[in-house]
Amino acid sequence: MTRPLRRLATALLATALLAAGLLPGLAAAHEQTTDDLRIAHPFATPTPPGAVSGGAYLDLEVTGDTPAVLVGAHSPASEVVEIHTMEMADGTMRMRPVPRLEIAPGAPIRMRPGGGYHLMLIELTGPLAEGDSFPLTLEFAERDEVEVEVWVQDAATGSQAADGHHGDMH
Ligand SMILES: [Cu+2]
Repeated sequence: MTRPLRRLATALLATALLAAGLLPGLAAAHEQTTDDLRIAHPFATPTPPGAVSGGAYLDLEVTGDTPAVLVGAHSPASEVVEIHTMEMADGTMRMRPVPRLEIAPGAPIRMRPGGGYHLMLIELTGPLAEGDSFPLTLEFAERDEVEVEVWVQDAATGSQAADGHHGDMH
């Protein structure tokens, strides 16, 4: 099968499985869990043609007693991935890179568009189109890397879906 056809077939299969109640919902399946680390609903917002950078968002939670420290990430979607924080300073939103992001037990990090932490995809290798997905590898201090699949979703849809992962969280 050609690539678009295969994609269509996969989409149809997922729809059929959903209709049959065999999948609890794609959103619920969109997370990654290691021994003591839960990474939920990675998504990135679509970019207009010619955009050089984009934002990716995910939720990180440690379920054990040891904090996790995110120190970087990489992806085929962009040349560079930086951990950024965005906050109000003198009446304007400012972004700045942070070298590390600690996820402490009981204090999950929930990245959402519009403020706070995000992953900045710098020098995109192509536009991020709604409905696409791409791999992203998270680098941790003193822990194995974790690869997640990032879905391209608009800010509202992605945020709502991410919030939906937390029925069992605080
Ligand atoms: Cu940024």
